Amino acid sequence: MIREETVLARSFTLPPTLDALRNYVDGQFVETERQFDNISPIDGRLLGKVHEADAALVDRAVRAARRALEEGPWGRSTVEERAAALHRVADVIERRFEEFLAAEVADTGRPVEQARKLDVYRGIANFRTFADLGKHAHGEFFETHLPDGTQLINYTKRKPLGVIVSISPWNLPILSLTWKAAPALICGNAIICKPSEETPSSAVLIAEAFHEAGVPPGVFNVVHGFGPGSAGEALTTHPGVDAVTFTGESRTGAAIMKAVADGVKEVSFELGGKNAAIIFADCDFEATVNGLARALFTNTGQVCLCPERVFVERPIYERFLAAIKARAESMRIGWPDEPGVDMGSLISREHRDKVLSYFKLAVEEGATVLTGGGVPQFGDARDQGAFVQPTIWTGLPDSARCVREEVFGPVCHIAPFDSEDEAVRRANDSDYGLAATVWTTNLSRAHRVAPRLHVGITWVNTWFSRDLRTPFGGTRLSGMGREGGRWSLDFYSETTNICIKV
Ligand code: NAD
Ligand code: 6OH
Repeated sequence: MIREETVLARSFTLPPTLDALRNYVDGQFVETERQFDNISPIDGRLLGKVHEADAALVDRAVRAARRALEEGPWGRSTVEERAAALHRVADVIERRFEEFLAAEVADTGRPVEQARKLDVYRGIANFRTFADLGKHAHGEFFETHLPDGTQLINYTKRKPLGVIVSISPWNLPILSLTWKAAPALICGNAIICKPSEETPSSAVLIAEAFHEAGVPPGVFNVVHGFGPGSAGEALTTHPGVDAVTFTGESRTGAAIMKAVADGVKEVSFELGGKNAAIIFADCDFEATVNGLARALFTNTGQVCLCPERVFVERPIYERFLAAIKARAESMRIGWPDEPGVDMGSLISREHRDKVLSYFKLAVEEGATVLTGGGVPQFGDARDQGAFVQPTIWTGLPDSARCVREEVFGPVCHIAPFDSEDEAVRRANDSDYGLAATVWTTNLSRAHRVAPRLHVGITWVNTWFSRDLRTPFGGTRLSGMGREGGRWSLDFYSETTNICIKV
């Protein structure tokens, strides 16, 4: 009983202002008649209600965004003014850091210390980085001499695209939303953000930060809701929207592509992954076991970049299996603020059903379950949450569904390989192409293998660490286009060439 009370006292709650989450449109927090539940993935509690935006509210947001560009001060602002505004937003997040942390943890169930170092930190970094990068965006200049003696000068000018829609997923809510909003705004656009229905809280805090930072009405808007038949569909089909930036599942990307086709809108897609890790016998063994465990289980495996297909060179295969199994079994699963906790819940019971269906399928497909494959039992409120065990399979062919389809949980399949060429070929044998990791101490091998992998990013001897100035995105089903640094500035700008006869 004492234990239960102690544990319950640790349960994470939202700051009280977030128990009825409103939309933020045209500088106002807006309630709607229709509401949906925000459920804790930690213990199944009702965290609060969310006001769902209908097509009329989405229309209001699009019109407000257009007005902000055409009539408000934002449309006439300098990049220095916009950069100052984004830094002010970052200042507010920094000052209210603990509230952002509580909101993100309550919605996602992830360990507080991970959210502190990753999510809230990256939200601030996204605003500050793009505020500074935007000031250094430059165009091109060409002098032209034609045979008849005509001389031309050409220079390119970046202009805002207009009204941007951002649709983001639940796995890294603050990170994903700000990764799109910051570059869109520094380029002079207005934006309407739809966070995932699973993680609506931090978006409201971000709206509060914009409000507090004095960013003009209509420049930054938040609408809540789902995809089809809800705010997502209303946004992607609205004729007043100029571009859609989307992060989420590949099949949702395909649906959005169809929705925007008639309007020939620009899109940027960061989609799913089934990422490979290639572990060579010459790797630093301990560092690789630790690095791979981090890559597999961070955020309960719910990062698009997590490896789910691991290839280990045969001489160290059995030793590696034993070590990673021990590492998985030592993972501490629990409350977000439990000291030493490594892994939280999945995002929802619904997503857990999907992950558990793959646990079942793997067995049907003939996998050996090296570890995990089930649900941990706590004997307290967490049994109402969405927890699963870290899970490792072996023995499946590369053609198995569990080796080809994205599970999006703390799970991977491990297979042995015998040569560099074989490892590259099997790693590339995927419908996806987001990220890969290569683990080796042989520098030449790293340089040989990394460029042969058909992915948007390859990490060598690390995972997830990013410089925000570098390009980010995927090939094949993993996405379209690149964001990050100047690639974001390119996507969120319309480039005009001005040609002058001298
Ligand atoms: P999801 O595609 O189900 O939902 C993402 C967002 O799209 C949500 O806001 C949702 O409401 C909205 N949506 C759904 N259907 C829509 C429709 N028809 N029209 C408009 N909007 C719609 O994805 P998820 O389950 O929230 O996130 C997990 C997925 O995201 C995984 O596949 C993961 O790999 C991927 N992801 C990719 C990256 C990347 O950078 N490549 C980053 C994070 C997550
Ligand atoms: C997907 O789950 C991870 C996305 C990461 C980024 O968008 C990033 O900028 O690191």
